[in-house]
Amino acid sequence: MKSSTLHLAAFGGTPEFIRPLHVGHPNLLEVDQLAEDLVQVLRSGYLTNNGPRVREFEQLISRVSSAKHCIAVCNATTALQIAAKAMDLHGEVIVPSFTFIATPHAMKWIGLEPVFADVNPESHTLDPDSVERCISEKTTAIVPVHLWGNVCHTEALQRVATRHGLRLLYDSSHAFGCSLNDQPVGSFGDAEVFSFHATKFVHSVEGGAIVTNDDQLADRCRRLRAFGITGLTEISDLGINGKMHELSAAVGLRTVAGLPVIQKANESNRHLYQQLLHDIPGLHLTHPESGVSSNRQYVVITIDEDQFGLSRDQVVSLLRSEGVFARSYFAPGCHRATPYADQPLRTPLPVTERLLNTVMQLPTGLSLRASDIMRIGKLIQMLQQQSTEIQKQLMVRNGRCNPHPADPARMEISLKEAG
Ligand code: T4K
Repeated sequence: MKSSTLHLAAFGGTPEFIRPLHVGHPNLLEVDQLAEDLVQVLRSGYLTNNGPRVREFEQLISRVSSAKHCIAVCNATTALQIAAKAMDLHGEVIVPSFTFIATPHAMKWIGLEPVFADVNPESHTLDPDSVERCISEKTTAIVPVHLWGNVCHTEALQRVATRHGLRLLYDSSHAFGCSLNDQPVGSFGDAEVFSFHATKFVHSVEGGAIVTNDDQLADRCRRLRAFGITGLTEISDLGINGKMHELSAAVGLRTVAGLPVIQKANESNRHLYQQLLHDIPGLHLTHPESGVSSNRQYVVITIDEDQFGLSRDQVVSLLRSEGVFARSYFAPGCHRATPYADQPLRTPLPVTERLLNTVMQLPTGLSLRASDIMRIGKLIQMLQQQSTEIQKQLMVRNGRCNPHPADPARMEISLKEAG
């Protein structure tokens, strides 16, 4: 346990963790059995194009999400595009700026115009009132995101969509296995899209899925996923190649089967974080809203700089230098990214702006041990308790701290942030 500021790796001490701890380290169970599954797929000679593993995976996803149809896709970004195309969306679509860049990019890439709306301060999901302010005669859809395994205000969003005749396409990349008042994510809106990327709660290395209860929409998504081919010599739609392959589906089947184990690990990790972090001034651990059962895929905290004594960016950098590769998703905000930065905002985003400066994520998942979390908790406690001294050290060092040798981002704190 580090007792002095000078023991911090940022200032030349030894990093607390030599083995880096990541947000998004893949959850993998039964690796030996999984290896056997993969060998079986390879031996079977059927590797892709709607093979048996993909069909089994689709049935499993349908079952867990209570959706009538599931169309497995190579990733969630492509799944969003296929679903949007299948709905014949055009013109403008309303999205949060507080999301991964894939949400607006998927839309922009197929010629739609993302319009950014603000989010709710508690759930971090699209604010229906802000959505209303963004609607124009060109709007054809709302694309809300169930961020961090929270669930959007689905009833209010549905009311807005119905009132204005808009389609509702949920980006549910973070929310597989979640529910709202016992209604599973997967059955809201016109369609929902899951991500099964390696960094997700359950995954297929790369992968995604569209789920819907709409028969016609499902048929069209299936067609569009495979070039628009509908027979040996028949092409009946302008499709793309968005297929999931058999090896991916085999990994997906294993990780989804392990969902209860992963969920339990996430629950107990979060419980431990809660015990360690609950009374630190200026630190707030976010909770799912009432009625939401969350997969707890992300451990999300906010840092109030005035009370904590350090900014969110300083905390992230100091932790990373210790080998705790915390993240500040989704700063600086999609509306500041290329190609949206020059586009005027339709409505102010005050909540988004605040969250972009205060929200951060801590590692969780199967690879984390209770002892790791204890050490992370103690480190964060120490950062807060010694914040005045740390600020002094940062000033002396012109705002710089030593990065962890294994840090892919090699983050350094600027003097401005050390202010
Ligand atoms: N919509 C939303 C709301 C999303 O969050 C995402 C994806 C999408 C749509 C699109 O879904 P996909 O098209 O990807 O299916 C990661 C993921 O790449 C991305 O899928 C995810 N959201 C996003 C929130 O996080 P990065 O840039 O943070 O990835 P990266 O490579 O920095 O990985 C995070 C950390 O995890 C690494 O520092 C190390 C660790 N890691 C990662 C991988 C891939 C490992 O330990 N092993 C690994 O194999 O985007």
